[in-house]
Amino acid sequence: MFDSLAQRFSQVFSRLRGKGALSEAEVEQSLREIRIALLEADVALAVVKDFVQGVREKAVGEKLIKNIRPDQLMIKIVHQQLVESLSHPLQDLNLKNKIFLLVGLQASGKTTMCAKLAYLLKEQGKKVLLVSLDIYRPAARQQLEILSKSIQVDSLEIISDQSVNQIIQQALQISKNYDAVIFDTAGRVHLDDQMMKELVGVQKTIQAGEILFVADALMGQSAVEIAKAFKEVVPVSGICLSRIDAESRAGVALSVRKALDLPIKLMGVGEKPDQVLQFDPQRIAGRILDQGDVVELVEKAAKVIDEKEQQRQLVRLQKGIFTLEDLALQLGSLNKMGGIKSVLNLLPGIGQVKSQLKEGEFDEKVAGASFKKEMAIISSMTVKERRSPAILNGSRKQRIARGSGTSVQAVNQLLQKYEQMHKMIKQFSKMKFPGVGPKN
Ligand SMILES: Nc1nc2c(ncn2[C@@H]2O[C@H](COP(=O)(O)OP(=O)(O)OP(=O)(O)O)[C@@H](O)[C@H]2O)c(=O)[nH]1
Ligand SMILES: [Mg+2]
Repeated sequence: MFDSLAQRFSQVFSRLRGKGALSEAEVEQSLREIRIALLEADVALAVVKDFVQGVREKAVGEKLIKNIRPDQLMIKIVHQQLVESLSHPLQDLNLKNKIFLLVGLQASGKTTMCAKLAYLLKEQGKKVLLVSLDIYRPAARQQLEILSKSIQVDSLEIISDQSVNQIIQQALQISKNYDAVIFDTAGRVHLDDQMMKELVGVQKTIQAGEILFVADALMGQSAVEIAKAFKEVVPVSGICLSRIDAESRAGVALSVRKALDLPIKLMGVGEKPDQVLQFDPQRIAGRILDQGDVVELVEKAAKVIDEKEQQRQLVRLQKGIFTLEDLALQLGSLNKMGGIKSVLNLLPGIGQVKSQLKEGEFDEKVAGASFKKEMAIISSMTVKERRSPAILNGSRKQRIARGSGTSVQAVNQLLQKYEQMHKMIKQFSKMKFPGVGPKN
């Protein structure tokens, strides 16, 4: 599965291996190679363009990380881009109204996918009922029944000569006994009106919460057009890819996910009901790149850089140096980390002083809520003003208020907050810090 794309990517990375740094020229060369690799993997052109652009932006923003080679850095970036490209906010199966409807062309793997979905849900402890609405192909309903027996899941009793509607009514009557009811539908060789009309009617009656379009991975990009046609008549909510075991290129996964703006929910990796994967972008990206340990290594190294920056800040704080630039930095991390107290926690031996802080002296919630406003005010100042806030007179404050779309009052409030923090930091700096106190 996805082997050929994995191979192409590894060629891109190995070319970078001997290089000293990830220069602009190296990045561009790698992007060209990534582009070709994706096109060869049958990824749709528009999707390729987005992907390459995403990698470019990430490469530009990437900090140099000591001891990390350019090829390793590129692996991390491509991995991140793959995860982003494959992810969708509605990734998880929606069990809310428990009704599932599987649709798609003939022989795309619908019936098998119904059994696979049932198998997965059963594994998660759900009680599942399988229902075939395929009254057209002889023995189609029996095919689902046999599959259901093989995974020990209930299927609706087959009564001959029933209409689609009769089967639905029979199923809905007993649906309350189940956590999930999965409807299999008949396929057609080509899209035809009759079939689409029937689908609309079925959905009107069953009101499925998940309508899954099953695409044969070997169809490649043509799956996109067919899925679009289905999406026009019923609210398709996700994609299932069958025969991924036979597809080495991976293009279809990237293309359908992006071009249809739908999540991929399941992948069939063999004929048997248990040969199925619930789609996890992180895991799939890992499989495509097969470089999990490198990604982890780079992420760890990047974290160390952040820690070094924190350490640098700490030393400044201990010296009592605190400008509006520092405040901006602190506000940023406060916003992420949740409050002044968590920053104070970084200072060894501070516990005792911290407990003396009056409650409410620093309102953490307000700090979070007004974060954007405060950042806007600071960024409307000149560098000189940020470093020496004392020079902020009335006219400067007015200019800053205008520039940040706030008021002079808001500027004053921020300055007050700054003064308060500065005072406290100066106070702390006079204390003795065990171990890591200022060296000079
Ligand atoms: N290798 C492999 N074969 C699969 C997979 N999924 C389905 N098949 C095979 O593909 C063939 C068609 O699968 P079905 O599930 O019957 O397809 P269908 O869409 O229900 O077909 P119709 O009901 O005739 O439209 C069967 O022989 C399956 O065993 C898969 O993930 N991998
Ligand atoms: Mg079928």
